[in-house]
Amino acid sequence: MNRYLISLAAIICAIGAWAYDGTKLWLPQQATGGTSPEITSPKSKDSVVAVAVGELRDSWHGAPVKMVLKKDKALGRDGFRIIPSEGGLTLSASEPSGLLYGAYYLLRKQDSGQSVDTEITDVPRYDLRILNHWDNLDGTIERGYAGHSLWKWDELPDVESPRYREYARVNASIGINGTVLNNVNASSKILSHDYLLKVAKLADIFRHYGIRVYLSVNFASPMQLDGLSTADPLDKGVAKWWKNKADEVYSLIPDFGGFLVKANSEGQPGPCDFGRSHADGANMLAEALKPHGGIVMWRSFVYSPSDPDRAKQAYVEFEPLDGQFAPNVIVQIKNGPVDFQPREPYSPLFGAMPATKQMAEFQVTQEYLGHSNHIAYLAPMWKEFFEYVSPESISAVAGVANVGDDSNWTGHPFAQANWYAFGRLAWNPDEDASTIAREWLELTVVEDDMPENVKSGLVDMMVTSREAVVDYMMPMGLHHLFAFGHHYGPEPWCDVPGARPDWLPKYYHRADSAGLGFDRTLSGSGAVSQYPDSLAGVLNDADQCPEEFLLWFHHVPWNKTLKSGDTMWNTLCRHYESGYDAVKRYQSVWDSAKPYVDEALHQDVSRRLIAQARDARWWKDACLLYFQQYSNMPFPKDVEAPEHTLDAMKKVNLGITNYESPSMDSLDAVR
Ligand code: GCV
Repeated sequence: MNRYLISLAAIICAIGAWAYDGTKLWLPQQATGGTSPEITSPKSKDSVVAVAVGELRDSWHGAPVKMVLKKDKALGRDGFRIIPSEGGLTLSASEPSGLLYGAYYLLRKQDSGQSVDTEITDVPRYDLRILNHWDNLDGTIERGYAGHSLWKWDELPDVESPRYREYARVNASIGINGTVLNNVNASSKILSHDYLLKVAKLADIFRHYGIRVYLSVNFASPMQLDGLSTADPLDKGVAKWWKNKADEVYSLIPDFGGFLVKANSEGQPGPCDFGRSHADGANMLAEALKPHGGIVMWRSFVYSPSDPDRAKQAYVEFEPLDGQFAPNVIVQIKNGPVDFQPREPYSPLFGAMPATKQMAEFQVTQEYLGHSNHIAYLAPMWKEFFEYVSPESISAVAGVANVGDDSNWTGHPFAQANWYAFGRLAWNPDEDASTIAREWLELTVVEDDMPENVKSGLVDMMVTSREAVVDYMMPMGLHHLFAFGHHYGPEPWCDVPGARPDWLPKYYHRADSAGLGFDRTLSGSGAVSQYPDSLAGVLNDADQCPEEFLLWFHHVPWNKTLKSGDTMWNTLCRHYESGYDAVKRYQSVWDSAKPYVDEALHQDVSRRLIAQARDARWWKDACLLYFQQYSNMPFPKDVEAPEHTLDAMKKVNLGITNYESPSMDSLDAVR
């Protein structure tokens, strides 16, 4: 055996038995006993190097490691190289952060039982791998399902929660190097001096782990904080205000990353309020940040009624601005054209602005995929995005965080895997979703005696889980069938007097006696024409359009025969059934894992799976009974008859409002 082969047995001896503890996530377990190999650190006073050395000294059990800092263009800022030789491993990097990522790489390999016996060079695809927190200053989290915000603003800057350091460490261990601390629906207070001192305290902690801090800013801050009469980006006083504010920020946080902006969207102020364009607004902020090396991430999530089809609106507003943004502006685009639905085609803005830097925004928190009650492993969804949008065509990726102050950080224990997978894919979008799932399981949930067939059952459960959610919620391209406000349960019938039509399910599903789905063909809303010609032709033709997007792009007759040879109605029914069946199957898969996972963890996930199965049934019954009123067709024989009536489904009231998540007890009570 190669002397540097890291054997699982050795690790078990060194570490000893350990129980799953959700608080530790996938972090390296500290060694107890055994001899530690020599770790030679480079001559550097940099605190990031000190952290990297400390991690290896605390937890590494393999060959001696020599850490070397030397400029190597091929490694960029964050890349590293590991070369095994008779004397041990050499870990080299151009910058301290590269050594840190290399250290975590070694520990990940060790803790998941893999060897490091060949040379490897690992360079991240993106320089900017960033989490977006939608955390409010009052401690609540918009669309957060894992407790309150980690940031204890009332206590900062005096009190340093130990979780701040843990948070930075966890992110660094998966390659994340930036965090936007506050909600894009931003309070201008975050830019007040008092709050900047609090932000600076967090930045001081995160810096040791190579994490830069960014802030979401409210475009009307000059008016709200300092009483300026306008926030017009072309007004000299406004530009000066932002310049001074940027100077103040950098005087407190020299490595501050920059601003994230949601402007002229869902009631947020923006340059359009003053007759200016998004580019005018972004460039004015970019100018203020430029001397300090900061960037502006300007979101394209806008949907003013520039076109009757909401899916077209961001493109209509942004595509004409191509080439007008300053070099330190990146336009941040949600993966799909509407809003983080369980499945959307990619946003056609990607690739449509060749002279503009673009970044993808994914949602790690499960706003539309069962909150923290459902298993929905999202790596396959993000991989699907990269099948259409080449990773090279974008400059960075952001993920809306699913982290809160719950003891296990993410609510559902399996939701940790989404945080993990986001980091791993932001580093390398070519990684395989099931490899990441297996790695996460090995680092967290599974104990070492778990048989391979049980482990692969769990991997399969994770990898298929997002498709299962799509199937029982909104298959075949259906979207936004959610209850108004909380986005948890089904309400295809939902009608809220006075609400924007494009916040209501009927706007999207368009069910009638003729069929189902939104006609976005050339003879409908024309949204297909926003895609490149070769794809637009396929999407425009109901016989060629991939089935998973059929009802996104077409209004399809209920009895139309699809490629499978069956009618649209029967196919739809079977998707709902298949999603529900998958969750029942997950319950047995999880049962089979019982002897090999921690007992409390097993109980926790089992309880959530019971809720998920009930929710899947609820979705299936509600949607199929509702649509059947229009199809007037019977359920296929292989689809279980509904357990509920449509009237009963319409009466379900979770008693929660906007942004809240139902508790398990409230779910038990209503279903
Ligand atoms: C932060 C959706 C969500 C909102 C969110 C918004 C956005 O509309 O429901 O909670 O607001 O997206 O991404 O800005």
